Amino acid sequence: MKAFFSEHQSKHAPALELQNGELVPHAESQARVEAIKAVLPDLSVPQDFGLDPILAVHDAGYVTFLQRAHADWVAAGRPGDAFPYVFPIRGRRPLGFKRIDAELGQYAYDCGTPVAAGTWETVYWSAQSALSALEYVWGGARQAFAFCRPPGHHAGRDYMGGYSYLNHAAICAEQALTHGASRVAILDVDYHHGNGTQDIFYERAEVLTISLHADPATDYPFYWGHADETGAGAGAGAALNLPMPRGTGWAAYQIKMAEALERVQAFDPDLLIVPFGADTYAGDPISFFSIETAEYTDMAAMIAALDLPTLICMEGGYAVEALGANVSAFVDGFGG
Ligand code: SP5
Ligand code: ZN
Repeated sequence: MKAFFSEHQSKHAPALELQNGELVPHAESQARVEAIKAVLPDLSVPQDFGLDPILAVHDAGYVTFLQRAHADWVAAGRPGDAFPYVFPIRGRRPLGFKRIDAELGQYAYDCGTPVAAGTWETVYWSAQSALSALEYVWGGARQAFAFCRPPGHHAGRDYMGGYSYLNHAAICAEQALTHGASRVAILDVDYHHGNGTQDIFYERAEVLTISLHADPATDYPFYWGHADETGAGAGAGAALNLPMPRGTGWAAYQIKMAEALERVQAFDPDLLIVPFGADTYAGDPISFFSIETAEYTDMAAMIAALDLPTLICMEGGYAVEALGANVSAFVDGFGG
């Protein structure tokens, strides 16, 4: 399968994240990049579509914040990566903040998504990889793989979280809609709920967001992804959440997948976007499903059977030793 990746996407290398009360080595590591590169030997260099497609989804103030946050952090005399430590619970009003700490809290919702020196360069090119893969599919190819890194599905219009800064799937959905698509379906198969994507399109009828994920009652991101979230306003009924308990394996997962695929089919989209996380893998160090490597081929084959133009965007997957094999098994399900 044609896959896109830029070497600029290796620049983001956050050292630590706050997890369960400890600062631990960041799970979204450079080792992930090497593991995936090893199984995608023919990576294409993305084109540069510029900022416009990013700004069609993300708030301009948030985007300029991402561009300068680390420099502001350094200018404030701080070491390491830019971390938030205080968050505005009563909304994020533009109060003219004069401290990097206030801005970090305004634009972040967790302490797992620091802004490192190379973050902007990486996320910019990650979005360009996604847009290039979209262009390839929109040009008539059956599918393409956007090797996005870091992940994107937790990022909202004006916030970062869950290792995500720019929402690649949402950027591509919006880009497709402005280039002739009438309806886009997003089928998120990462272990975690795709809260940013859902939030961006929650009131939009032309984008169906579906997410299969661990029950947010027990798993990150907790506050979103519950079954009763189904869209609002014009988008009422255009969000579908299929939470599953910890321990879920392929036998139970594929029943939910069949339900999701029926909804995609009924929606009759012009394009399918699949945010793919290999963190549903049995051996994932921060997740608790029990899907095995070979079963990613079955999962992908089910999706491919829809016979829709399909764009895959890489999301999570933290079992580095199995990540290449899991990505490769998934790609194989589309016919290689
Ligand atoms: C894209 C993506 O997969 N983002 C995931 C972000 C998850 N961040 C918090 C995870 C906390 C997991 N804690 C489990 C500890 C196991 N020892
Ligand atoms: Zn995940």
